[in-house]
Amino acid sequence: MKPNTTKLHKLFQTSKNIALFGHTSPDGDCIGSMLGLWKILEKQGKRISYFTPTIPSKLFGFLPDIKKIKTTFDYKTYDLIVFVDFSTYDRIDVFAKNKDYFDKNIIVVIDHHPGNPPKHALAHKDIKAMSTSEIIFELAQKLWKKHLDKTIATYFYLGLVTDSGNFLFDENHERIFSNALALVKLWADKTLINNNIIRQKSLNQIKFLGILINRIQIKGDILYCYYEQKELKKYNIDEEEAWYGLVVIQNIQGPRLIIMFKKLKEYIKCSLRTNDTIPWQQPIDCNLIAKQFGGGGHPGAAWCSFPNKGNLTTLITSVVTQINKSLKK
Ligand SMILES: [Mn+2]
Repeated sequence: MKPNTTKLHKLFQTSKNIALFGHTSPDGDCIGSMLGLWKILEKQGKRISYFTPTIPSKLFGFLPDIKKIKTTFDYKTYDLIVFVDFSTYDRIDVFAKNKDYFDKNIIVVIDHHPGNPPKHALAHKDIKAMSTSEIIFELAQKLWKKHLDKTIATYFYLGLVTDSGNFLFDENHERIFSNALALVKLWADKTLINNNIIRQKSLNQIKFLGILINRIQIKGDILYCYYEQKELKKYNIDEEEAWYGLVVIQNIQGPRLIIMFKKLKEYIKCSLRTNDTIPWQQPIDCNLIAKQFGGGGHPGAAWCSFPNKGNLTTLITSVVTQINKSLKK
């Protein structure tokens, strides 16, 4: 999809009252994109409200403007509605129940995920970008350069860091590093992001990691682990904080596939990661494995889910056995 920057610029210029939307369980890129774009637009005298269907994780509590994100939408009149870091209505969860409202409004989509935005939306999409923050920053350098400042740069830097796993997963090195450099030159607070997002973890996060580590099992090519959503309450951590477990576990040497099972109320969610670092070995495609169970994703990371029926251990054993079999083929 070729971005139409002139049209986009005009649309932003002529809109006074703007609603910015992020996706459900907003991640660092979603939040960085929202807050960065918000500040750029606010500097131009726009009235901006911003919404995500679920509360941002405690992990982002250190960001000064995070509390302004609302989790209920008023369906009032806005000149423009902007979706960042997602393209389809299902990513705004409950807000999309009133689909007619969004169908009737002018929508801009800024995103790097595959998937088709609503037909009437003006889409500024680039699926080769590592993050949406990167797309908005590149756009801002063209359209709103004079408004860029340290805070905005820090928000975009947050998006670059989180979606790239702190520059681990980037493919287009030149693009992400030149954007990171440009942001650092704008005094993006790299230390703030590193300390709060990469380095420091709460004691409860580490305690929970301990639980997960004790549950690790290895069968064939697969290392797997599980937790139940209700356990998070006991440790006073949220989903995003618990995610750290998978970040650590996926780096364990040896197994070619890492699976985290998560028992929710109605579903068992399953996150798959590859750990294929041996060059002569045929890499595992997580997407293909997830597809066997009706899920999907990327070659390196994918997900699928199962209805929460019967015994969790039985389900895990049967899924692991089935995948091991398919890996041998
Ligand atoms: Mn993203």
